[in-house]
Amino acid sequence: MIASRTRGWTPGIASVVLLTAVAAGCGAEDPALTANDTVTDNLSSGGGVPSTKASAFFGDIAILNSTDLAFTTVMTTQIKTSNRKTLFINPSLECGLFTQTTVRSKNGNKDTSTASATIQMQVLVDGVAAQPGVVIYCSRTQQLSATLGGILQSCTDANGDGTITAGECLLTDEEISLLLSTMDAASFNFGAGVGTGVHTIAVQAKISTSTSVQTGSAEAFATIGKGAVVVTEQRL
Ligand SMILES: [Ca+2]
Repeated sequence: MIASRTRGWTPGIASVVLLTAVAAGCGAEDPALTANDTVTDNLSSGGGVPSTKASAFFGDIAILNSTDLAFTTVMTTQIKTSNRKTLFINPSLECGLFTQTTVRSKNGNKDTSTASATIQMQVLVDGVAAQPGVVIYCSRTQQLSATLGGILQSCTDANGDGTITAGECLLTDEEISLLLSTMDAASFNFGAGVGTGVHTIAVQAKISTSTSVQTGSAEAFATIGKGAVVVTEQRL
Protein backbone atom coordinates (compact mmCIF):
# COMPACT_ATOMS: atom_id res chain seq x y z
CA MET A 1 0.00 0.00 0.00
CA ILE A 2 1.96 3.03 1.09
CA ALA A 3 5.31 1.44 0.41
CA SER A 4 4.30 0.41 -3.09
CA ARG A 5 3.62 3.89 -4.31
CA THR A 6 6.55 5.70 -2.78
CA ARG A 7 10.27 5.33 -2.77
CA GLY A 8 13.36 5.93 -0.74
CA TRP A 9 12.87 3.43 2.06
CA THR A 10 12.76 -0.26 2.60
CA PRO A 11 9.47 -1.77 1.55
CA GLY A 12 7.96 -4.31 3.83
CA ILE A 13 8.64 -2.37 7.01
CA ALA A 14 5.47 -0.38 6.72
CA SER A 15 2.77 -1.75 8.95
CA VAL A 16 -0.30 0.27 8.33
CA VAL A 17 -3.61 0.62 9.99
CA LEU A 18 -6.11 2.66 8.08
CA LEU A 19 -9.59 3.35 9.17
CA THR A 20 -12.49 5.60 8.57
CA ALA A 21 -13.99 6.00 11.96
CA VAL A 22 -16.71 7.49 14.05
CA ALA A 23 -19.59 7.60 11.66
CA ALA A 24 -22.10 10.22 12.65
CA GLY A 25 -24.41 8.81 15.27
CA CYS A 26 -22.81 5.40 15.08
CA GLY A 27 -20.53 5.36 18.08
CA ALA A 28 -21.20 1.68 18.62
CA GLU A 29 -19.38 0.91 15.38
CA ASP A 30 -16.22 2.65 16.45
CA PRO A 31 -13.63 0.13 15.21
CA ALA A 32 -10.71 -1.10 17.24
CA LEU A 33 -7.22 -0.24 16.01
CA THR A 34 -5.75 -3.53 15.00
CA ALA A 35 -2.95 -4.30 12.57
CA ASN A 36 -3.93 -4.71 8.94
CA ASP A 37 -7.36 -3.28 9.58
CA THR A 38 -7.76 -1.74 6.17
CA VAL A 39 -10.72 -0.34 4.35
CA THR A 40 -8.85 1.08 1.43
CA ASP A 41 -10.06 -1.10 -1.41
CA ASN A 42 -13.57 0.24 -1.55
CA LEU A 43 -12.65 3.83 -1.02
CA SER A 44 -11.50 4.99 -4.40
CA SER A 45 -14.96 4.99 -5.92
CA GLY A 46 -16.43 6.65 -2.88
CA GLY A 47 -19.43 4.37 -3.03
CA GLY A 48 -18.53 2.55 0.16
CA VAL A 49 -17.60 5.60 2.19
CA PRO A 50 -20.18 6.69 4.71
CA SER A 51 -20.45 10.33 5.65
CA THR A 52 -18.23 10.78 8.69
CA LYS A 53 -17.19 13.34 11.21
CA ALA A 54 -13.63 12.11 11.26
CA SER A 55 -11.15 9.81 9.63
CA ALA A 56 -7.67 8.78 10.57
CA PHE A 57 -4.54 6.93 9.59
CA PHE A 58 -2.07 5.29 11.94
CA GLY A 59 1.04 3.50 10.74
CA ASP A 60 4.76 2.96 10.70
CA ILE A 61 6.09 5.01 7.80
CA ALA A 62 9.70 3.94 8.36
CA ILE A 63 11.69 6.10 5.99
CA LEU A 64 15.11 5.40 7.45
CA ASN A 65 18.30 7.44 7.06
CA SER A 66 17.27 9.19 3.88
CA THR A 67 19.38 11.94 2.34
CA ASP A 68 16.87 13.10 -0.26
CA LEU A 69 13.18 12.53 -0.88
CA ALA A 70 10.95 14.66 -3.07
CA PHE A 71 7.44 15.36 -1.78
CA THR A 72 6.01 11.85 -1.41
CA THR A 73 2.69 10.70 -0.02
CA VAL A 74 3.31 8.93 3.30
CA MET A 75 -0.22 8.83 4.71
CA THR A 76 -3.64 8.89 3.11
CA THR A 77 -7.19 8.80 4.32
CA GLN A 78 -10.59 9.74 2.98
CA ILE A 79 -13.57 11.54 4.39
CA LYS A 80 -17.04 12.02 2.97
CA THR A 81 -18.82 15.27 3.66
CA SER A 82 -22.51 15.87 3.13
CA ASN A 83 -22.25 19.65 3.09
CA ARG A 84 -19.68 22.34 2.53
CA LYS A 85 -17.26 21.92 5.42
CA THR A 86 -13.86 22.91 6.70
CA LEU A 87 -11.50 20.02 7.25
CA PHE A 88 -9.05 20.18 10.12
CA ILE A 89 -6.11 17.91 9.38
CA ASN A 90 -3.50 17.10 12.00
CA PRO A 91 -0.59 14.99 10.73
CA SER A 92 1.91 13.80 13.33
CA LEU A 93 5.30 12.25 12.71
CA GLU A 94 8.29 10.89 14.50
CA CYS A 95 10.97 13.11 13.04
CA GLY A 96 14.61 12.04 13.31
CA LEU A 97 17.72 13.97 12.33
CA PHE A 98 21.30 12.74 12.17
CA THR A 99 24.14 15.19 11.57
CA GLN A 100 27.81 14.43 11.88
CA THR A 101 30.75 16.74 11.20
CA THR A 102 34.49 16.19 11.40
CA VAL A 103 37.16 18.85 11.03
CA ARG A 104 40.75 18.00 10.31
CA SER A 105 43.77 20.29 9.98
CA LYS A 106 47.32 21.12 11.00
CA ASN A 107 49.73 24.06 10.94
CA GLY A 108 47.15 26.44 12.34
CA ASN A 109 44.74 26.16 9.45
CA LYS A 110 41.06 26.64 10.18
CA ASP A 111 38.74 23.88 8.97
CA THR A 112 34.93 24.02 8.85
CA SER A 113 32.38 21.27 8.19
CA THR A 114 28.61 21.71 7.98
CA ALA A 115 25.71 19.22 7.93
CA SER A 116 22.01 20.06 7.54
CA ALA A 117 18.84 17.94 7.51
CA THR A 118 15.20 18.98 7.18
CA ILE A 119 11.81 17.26 6.99
CA GLN A 120 9.01 19.30 5.43
CA MET A 121 5.35 18.34 5.26
CA GLN A 122 2.37 19.37 3.21
CA VAL A 123 -1.21 18.13 2.97
CA LEU A 124 -3.08 17.74 -0.30
CA VAL A 125 -6.87 17.66 -0.19
CA ASP A 126 -8.11 16.35 -3.53
CA GLY A 127 -4.73 17.35 -4.92
CA VAL A 128 -4.80 20.94 -3.64
CA ALA A 129 -2.42 22.10 -0.92
CA ALA A 130 -4.16 22.73 2.41
CA GLN A 131 -3.36 25.85 4.43
CA PRO A 132 -0.81 26.97 5.49
CA GLY A 133 1.16 25.16 2.80
CA VAL A 134 4.56 23.65 3.42
CA VAL A 135 5.53 23.29 7.08
CA ILE A 136 8.94 22.34 8.49
CA TYR A 137 8.49 19.53 11.00
CA CYS A 138 12.13 19.37 12.01
CA SER A 139 15.35 20.93 10.82
CA ARG A 140 18.92 21.24 12.03
CA THR A 141 22.10 22.80 10.73
CA GLN A 142 25.27 21.81 12.52
CA GLN A 143 28.58 23.55 11.83
CA LEU A 144 31.91 22.72 13.41
CA SER A 145 35.07 24.80 13.02
CA ALA A 146 38.52 24.41 14.52
CA THR A 147 42.01 25.79 14.05
CA LEU A 148 44.41 22.94 14.80
CA GLY A 149 48.18 22.71 15.11
CA GLY A 150 48.65 19.07 14.19
CA ILE A 151 50.12 16.04 15.91
CA LEU A 152 53.92 15.96 16.06
CA GLN A 153 55.30 12.78 14.48
CA SER A 154 59.07 13.36 14.20
CA CYS A 155 61.67 16.09 13.76
CA THR A 156 65.00 15.97 11.93
CA ASP A 157 67.64 18.59 11.25
CA ALA A 158 67.03 18.32 7.55
CA ASN A 159 69.37 21.11 6.47
CA GLY A 160 72.13 20.17 8.95
CA ASP A 161 72.42 23.64 10.51
CA GLY A 162 72.36 22.24 14.04
CA THR A 163 68.94 23.64 14.81
CA ILE A 164 65.60 21.94 14.46
CA THR A 165 62.91 24.35 13.41
CA ALA A 166 59.15 23.82 13.26
CA GLY A 167 59.42 23.51 9.51
CA GLU A 168 61.62 20.45 9.92
CA CYS A 169 59.03 18.57 11.95
CA LEU A 170 56.50 16.15 10.46
CA LEU A 171 52.92 16.79 11.56
CA THR A 172 49.73 14.84 10.91
CA ASP A 173 46.23 16.28 11.07
CA GLU A 174 44.44 16.74 14.33
CA GLU A 175 40.78 15.85 14.17
CA ILE A 176 37.58 16.79 16.04
CA SER A 177 34.15 15.25 15.42
CA LEU A 178 30.64 16.09 16.56
CA LEU A 179 27.62 13.84 16.08
CA LEU A 180 24.03 14.74 16.92
CA SER A 181 21.17 12.28 16.58
CA THR A 182 17.69 13.33 17.69
CA MET A 183 14.17 11.98 17.36
CA ASP A 184 11.05 13.94 18.23
CA ALA A 185 7.35 13.76 17.53
CA ALA A 186 5.98 16.79 15.69
CA SER A 187 2.53 17.78 14.52
CA PHE A 188 0.81 20.75 12.91
CA ASN A 189 -2.76 21.74 12.11
CA PHE A 190 -3.70 22.16 8.46
CA GLY A 191 -7.04 23.32 7.14
CA ALA A 192 -8.99 23.21 3.89
CA GLY A 193 -12.48 24.10 2.75
CA VAL A 194 -14.30 21.37 0.80
CA GLY A 195 -17.65 20.82 -0.82
CA THR A 196 -19.94 17.82 -0.70
CA GLY A 197 -18.51 14.43 -1.55
CA VAL A 198 -15.61 12.09 -0.88
CA HIS A 199 -12.30 13.80 -0.29
CA THR A 200 -8.85 12.27 -0.40
CA ILE A 201 -6.33 13.61 2.09
CA ALA A 202 -2.71 12.91 1.18
CA VAL A 203 0.01 13.80 3.67
CA GLN A 204 3.33 14.33 1.91
CA ALA A 205 6.83 14.45 3.31
CA LYS A 206 9.98 15.90 1.81
CA ILE A 207 13.48 15.22 3.08
CA SER A 208 16.44 17.40 2.16
CA THR A 209 19.97 17.22 3.46
CA SER A 210 23.23 18.94 2.62
CA THR A 211 26.84 18.86 3.69
CA SER A 212 29.86 21.02 3.02
CA VAL A 213 33.46 20.35 3.98
CA GLN A 214 36.97 21.66 3.43
CA THR A 215 39.47 19.03 4.59
CA GLY A 216 37.08 17.30 7.00
CA SER A 217 33.95 15.23 6.44
CA ALA A 218 30.22 15.45 7.11
CA GLU A 219 27.06 13.34 6.93
CA ALA A 220 23.38 14.20 7.23
CA PHE A 221 20.31 11.92 7.27
CA ALA A 222 16.66 12.21 8.18
CA THR A 223 14.30 9.51 9.42
CA ILE A 224 10.52 9.37 9.61
CA GLY A 225 9.26 6.78 12.08
CA LYS A 226 5.62 6.34 12.98
CA GLY A 227 2.95 8.62 11.61
CA ALA A 228 -0.67 9.45 12.26
CA VAL A 229 -3.14 11.83 10.72
CA VAL A 230 -6.55 12.72 12.10
CA VAL A 231 -9.07 14.55 9.93
CA THR A 232 -12.17 16.14 11.38
CA GLU A 233 -14.85 18.18 9.65
CA GLN A 234 -16.32 21.35 11.05
CA ARG A 235 -18.96 23.72 9.83
CA LEU A 236 -17.58 27.20 10.32
CA1 LIG B 1 67.65 22.73 10.70
